Amino acid sequence: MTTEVLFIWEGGDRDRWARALARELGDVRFHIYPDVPDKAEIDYALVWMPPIGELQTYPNMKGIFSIGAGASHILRDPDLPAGVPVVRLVDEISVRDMWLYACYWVLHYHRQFDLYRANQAGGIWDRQEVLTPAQRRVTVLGLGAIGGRIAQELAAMGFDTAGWSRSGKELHGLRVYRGPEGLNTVLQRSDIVINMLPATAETTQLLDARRLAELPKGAALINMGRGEVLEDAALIAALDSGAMSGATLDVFRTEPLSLEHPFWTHPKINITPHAAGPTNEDSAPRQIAMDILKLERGEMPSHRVDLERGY
Ligand code: NDP
Ligand code: OXD
Repeated sequence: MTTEVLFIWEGGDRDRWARALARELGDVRFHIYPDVPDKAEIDYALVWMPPIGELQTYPNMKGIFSIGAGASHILRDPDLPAGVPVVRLVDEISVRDMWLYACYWVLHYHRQFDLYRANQAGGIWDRQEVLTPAQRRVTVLGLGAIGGRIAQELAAMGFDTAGWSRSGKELHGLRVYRGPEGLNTVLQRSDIVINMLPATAETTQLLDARRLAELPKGAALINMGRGEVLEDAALIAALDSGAMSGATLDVFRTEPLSLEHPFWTHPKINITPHAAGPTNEDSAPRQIAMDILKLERGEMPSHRVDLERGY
């Protein structure tokens, strides 16, 4: 039987995806959006940022797969086909890339490399005291597949690590907080905050001026979750006033980040272009193919998105 797959992604190596799926599933017909002769034939969609309203136009669709760990780019569509599972990626390779990215920037702020860079511009030779990792309070917001791993790795490195999540589920070696009061409490003890939250109705603008004001003076932010979680103007105000010392941003409300956005030129902001943990084009198609086989057998896919919760 032929599996008819719709592919909606501007990026990526399409031939590689088609070949990888065929290796796992056998007979696959790969349709690259918008070139789909008969929408009724499509069984599964692999998507990144599908046009709003598009996915409901495939009457026999059996599953929608995010070409990424997040699913907010799919869930922003209010007209998703009812009852069709939305599945996201949890790929060990990307999880490790995310953790390595977090580690790099935590060390950057821990050892004050931003300050040395700024001092270099003025020829200033001024060695700072080096704190031990145990003296550095790091917090991870969102303790899922990626955030949980980042927090546990940082704790294993000796950082004074805490986390915050919706459920507040325990993770070995971490102090875990939950709820609005828990968020304020955890922010108050955070020299470095890593945002690993998905974009949902509840998390949008969570890190606003009021929340950023809870941070101790000189705190730094690493945003690897979603741009929607951060109030952009509040971050700039906190950096400009000296309340915060720096920020590293990988994700943005609108991507690519518009050339006019003040983040680009801010001296205390480091920008990477949603590059912290890119989808691995070898392992991701394999994982999606395994989930397609599960759905064909009537089993649950590995990481079905809860449409009510939004992640
Ligand atoms: P998971 O779904 O596994 O984890 C999400 C975490 O966020 C959970 O711990 C969840 O809490 C918590 N959370 C969700 N909503 C709330 C809330 N309202 N209040 C408190 N906690 C909340 O996701 P992943 O760890 O796999 O990925 C997280 C996000 O990272 C993705 O959704 C994506 O946006 C982003 N990402 C970014 C990448 C990049 O390259 N920059 C690459 C990959 C992912 P609980 O445990 O209680 O459910
Ligand atoms: C994401 C990803 O969801 O890159 O951001 O996987």
